[in-house]
Amino acid sequence: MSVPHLTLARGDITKQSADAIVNAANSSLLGGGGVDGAIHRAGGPEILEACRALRASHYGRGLATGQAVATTAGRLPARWVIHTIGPVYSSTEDRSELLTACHTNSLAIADSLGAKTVAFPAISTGIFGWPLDNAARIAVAALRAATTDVEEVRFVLFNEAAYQAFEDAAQQ
Ligand code: AR6
Repeated sequence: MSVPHLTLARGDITKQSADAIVNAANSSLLGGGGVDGAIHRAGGPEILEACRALRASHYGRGLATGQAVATTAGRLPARWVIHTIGPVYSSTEDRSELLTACHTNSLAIADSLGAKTVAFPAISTGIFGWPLDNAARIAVAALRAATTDVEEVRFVLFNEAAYQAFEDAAQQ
């Protein structure tokens, strides 16, 4: 057990070869827009089938914000998709602990699967509205504080602004 090595990449997380990729999902687990839509489109119907089965067996009322759960990655290059529910940003309430929890719980699931490389998108920074710089600092701090058998955590950033925010956070 040690601290994972943090790396940054630009591009589409569905193209990453990693043992597991993390999905910024919603509590329904039934897909959506943004990176969630991209993962389901590229991974194919097997992922949705697995999500439906999880809902039926465990999460009839939905998966809570901050929690994480794994499914097959269908036809993606990864072996597993770890679905986590980021918090919607609020300017009046501090929800940073929930964003931290998304990262630590996803990493714990990766550990339980035996994944050694895990790719994360910038959770909550799209449709859920979290300011990039702040989200990047929370994500980096959460993963730096973790002890895990995961060897590499790779942030996969979809645009230059996100890449810059994570690069700045990683340098602090
Ligand atoms: N690869 C990597 N990053 C991506 C990709 C991709 N293919 N596509 C978008 N991003 P978002 P959220 C970036 O909105 O804010 C969904 O409807 C994007 O630029 O995907 O957590 C879910 O079902 C942004 O930086 O997720 C939920 O309802 C980051 O991924 C809701 O959106 C996250 O943006 C979750 O919102």
